[in-house]
Amino acid sequence: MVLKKVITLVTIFACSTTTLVLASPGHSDDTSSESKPTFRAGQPGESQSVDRVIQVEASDLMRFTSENWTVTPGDTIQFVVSNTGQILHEFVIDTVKGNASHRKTMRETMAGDSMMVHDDPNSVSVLPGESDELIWTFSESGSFEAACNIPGHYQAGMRAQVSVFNGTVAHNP
Ligand SMILES: [Cu+2]
Repeated sequence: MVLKKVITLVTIFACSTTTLVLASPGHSDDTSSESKPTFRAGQPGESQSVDRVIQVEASDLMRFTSENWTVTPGDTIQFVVSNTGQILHEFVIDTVKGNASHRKTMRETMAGDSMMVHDDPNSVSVLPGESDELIWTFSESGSFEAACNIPGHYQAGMRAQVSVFNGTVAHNP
């Protein structure tokens, strides 16, 4: 009698396992595919397709030098960001609105007494005395912004406009 009971249980288990296996292929509602981040200012670029290198100095004067850049849609820019100051700076490419949202997140995180730096593909955080690079492809026309969103820095002027547009404009460096 005991033996028969065991066999019955095994059979039930086997059946339910089969059901689960058969059911799983139809259930593709498990995340993936669309979770890739998208950016309004373009997308991360590849080093082999860099069209232009822009040297950027981030200093404790709360400035990026130089201040504004003009880019043609489709161009891949290698920003080489050198921090010549004594404190941490970051360089984030986004829309004005996007950067405002980064700052909000940063303020909230820092209120919790933990130092937070961005680790997104559209940003680099550069330690004092060091330099880092950000390769970015600007895919669409528009007005974008490079910003340091560390509290107080943007407000003090640590931002630069990136104008992306088609057409030739007399441009004196
Ligand atoms: Cu800064």
